[in-house]
Amino acid sequence: MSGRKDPKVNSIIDLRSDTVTHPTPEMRQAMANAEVGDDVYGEDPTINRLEALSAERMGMEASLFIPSGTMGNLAAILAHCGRGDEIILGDRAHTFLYEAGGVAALGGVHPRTIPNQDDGTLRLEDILSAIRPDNPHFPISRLICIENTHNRCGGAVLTEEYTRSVVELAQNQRLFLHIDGARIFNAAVALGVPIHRLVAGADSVTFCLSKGLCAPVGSMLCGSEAFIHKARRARKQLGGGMRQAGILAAAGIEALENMTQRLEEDHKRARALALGITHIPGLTVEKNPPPSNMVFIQVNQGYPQDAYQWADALKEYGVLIGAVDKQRIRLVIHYWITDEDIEETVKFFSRVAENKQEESLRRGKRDSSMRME
Ligand code: TLP
Repeated sequence: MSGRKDPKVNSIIDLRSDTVTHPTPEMRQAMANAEVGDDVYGEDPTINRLEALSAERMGMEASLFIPSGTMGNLAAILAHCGRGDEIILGDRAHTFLYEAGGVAALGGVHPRTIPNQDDGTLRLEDILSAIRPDNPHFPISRLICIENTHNRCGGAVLTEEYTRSVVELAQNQRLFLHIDGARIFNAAVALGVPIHRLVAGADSVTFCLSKGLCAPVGSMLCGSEAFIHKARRARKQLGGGMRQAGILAAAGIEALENMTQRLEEDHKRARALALGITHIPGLTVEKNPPPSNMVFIQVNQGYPQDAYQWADALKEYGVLIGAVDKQRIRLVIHYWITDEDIEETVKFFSRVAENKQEESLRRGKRDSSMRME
């Protein structure tokens, strides 16, 4: 199968993120037909259905529909921690890098970072040595956060065994464990394990409906009944109590029922793209084959064009890519990217590289002829 194109979108190949996905026609249909009610009163039947389905999928008691992954992580942390408590998380964690410092700004929670390994894990010994002794000088260690798949570690997938080892550590140390599982369905598909095994024993997990699963809005926060009761108040404090949002939840149900297993198609295309890019001069694919739906690329030192210039040049050909920094590019595969898009993207990468080579040759000739004069 070569994939599909959203007839409502122009011919741009958008690889900046899987957050750019539009809802499928089936989602739009489900949204149009959704039964709704006031969810702050707990009366939206479609949200109630989505929450029950999500909890069941994760093997947890309860769940909560939240407007975004960022708010889901924050509501979880607010429900687990009080002001002055400390969370232990990776120095490349999304919650640390890209959530506007919400845990500190809004929760008075102190983030303690330890190094993320390239495979997305935190070393157990690093977690252990970050736990504070009971001493009035220190904040109180309360929560460990891990991320699966790990975005900044190249879409790395944390295994069931690794997660279980962190669960055991957390339980022995009487700490809570939260999983930022924005893309945990990608992890489950990559590993070929049922999703609930990747979160077993964790105190909470957030997963996103609006990334690879294509729903337009929303994330789910899952945990025990008591935890979700607290998180519901945190969501309200953050202004995330929604009313007739069953319209959105209907797309979420469609996402959970029909969009999770197909993620393997995105992973396959990510592998094809990585393979194509290996032939482009000046670029090195970081993880080849890529572990999930992201391809991270290093722009080699000394190459005459940095990641931002690659992004500008490719945009001219209708390909949008993410420049993480000067030296690093991220390409994310999702439902609306077809096999043809992958071929086109590789073709345009080659063309940009050729143009660059010709340009530097021309410049070299001009410089040497100027020297001769
Ligand atoms: N990530 C976005 C950007 O914020 C970087 C992306 O394009 O990948 N956890 C993880 C692991 C994420 O990657 C993201 C979004 C979130 C949480 C936040 O989700 P939203 O965007 O729904 O707040």
